[in-house]
Amino acid sequence: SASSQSVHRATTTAPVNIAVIKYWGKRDTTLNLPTNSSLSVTLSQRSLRTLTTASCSANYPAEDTLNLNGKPQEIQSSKRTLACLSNLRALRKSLEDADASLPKLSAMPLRIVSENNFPTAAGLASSAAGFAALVRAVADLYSLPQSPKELSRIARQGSGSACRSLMGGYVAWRTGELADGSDSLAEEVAPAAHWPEMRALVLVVSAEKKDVPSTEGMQTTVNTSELFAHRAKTVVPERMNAIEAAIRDRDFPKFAEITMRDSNTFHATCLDSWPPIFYMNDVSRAAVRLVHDINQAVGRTVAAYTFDAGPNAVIYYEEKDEELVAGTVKAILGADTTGWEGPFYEKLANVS
Ligand code: 2P0
Repeated sequence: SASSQSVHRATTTAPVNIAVIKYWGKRDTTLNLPTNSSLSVTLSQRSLRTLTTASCSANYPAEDTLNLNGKPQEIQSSKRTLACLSNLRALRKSLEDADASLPKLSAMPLRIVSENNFPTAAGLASSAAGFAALVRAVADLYSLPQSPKELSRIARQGSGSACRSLMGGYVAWRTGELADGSDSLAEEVAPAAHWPEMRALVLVVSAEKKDVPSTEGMQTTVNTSELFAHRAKTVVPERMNAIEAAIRDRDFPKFAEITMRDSNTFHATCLDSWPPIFYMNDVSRAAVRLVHDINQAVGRTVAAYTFDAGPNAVIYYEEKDEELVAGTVKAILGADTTGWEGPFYEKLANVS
């Protein structure tokens, strides 16, 4: 038939999300089920995003392929990518089984081409945007009717944090309780329009690949840190409630304090791991001190830092404090001669 000869194609982008309550630790390493809920802010795709095209054709060579930033990837050895693709294929297959007039896309090899506009694996949530874009692109290619929340179950299996990049605004990933992970899903807590003044300043202090990959680092923490269980069981549930209330009330000082404290607690569990894991460096710590200095000098909390599994900082603030926060941070850290290894660049992002 004509459709079996042709190439079917869908292109999409997915945004980066930056957690304010951090995901760190799995209770199931195959399904990527977390030990604690997390909450993130989705950044504008004008700043950081993954662009992905998924296509399929009966004429393609038999194996699915994935190309990332111009380099072919070994997907046959990537259980996570294979899990995402087989879940998506099964959903397409059930559509085809129900409607014989649909082209049999599920039987065709897939070709996925993906590109980040920012450094990969430098602690800038590249796997989050990457797997979210992969899932969205293939779901579009297959015309799947599933909601973003339902697709988050699939993206989660690619990379935990990816489930939060299928939605905009303020997004919670609930741990869920079921062993099969069917209730471990992301959901929008508030749309970007609820708090449109929110801004993020992304400070790239190093675009190097991080020392300890997240997947490995969090397992070391789960297995060796005594602080970890306390954070997961007691600290995070309280903070999830508190930050959701802060978002609801658009209470920036509250939002900021919880964000900074949770970043610090996460990095404390890394330091408490054995052997200890260091993601922040001297430059990161200079950014921490500067944010506290700015807040103290202004006499109210106008800025909040957060750090992921790498030294780069993200600083949240409100648009009215742009000059005060972004201006000061760029002037002081951008001119720093003691700690920077470069490249130093910054991106201003709206929530979107
Ligand atoms: C987060 N991070 O909530 C936390 C904060 C890093 C620090 O999610 O093993 O790449 O693929 O599920 O999602 C990084 O972990 O880990 C991460 P996997 P992922 O954003």
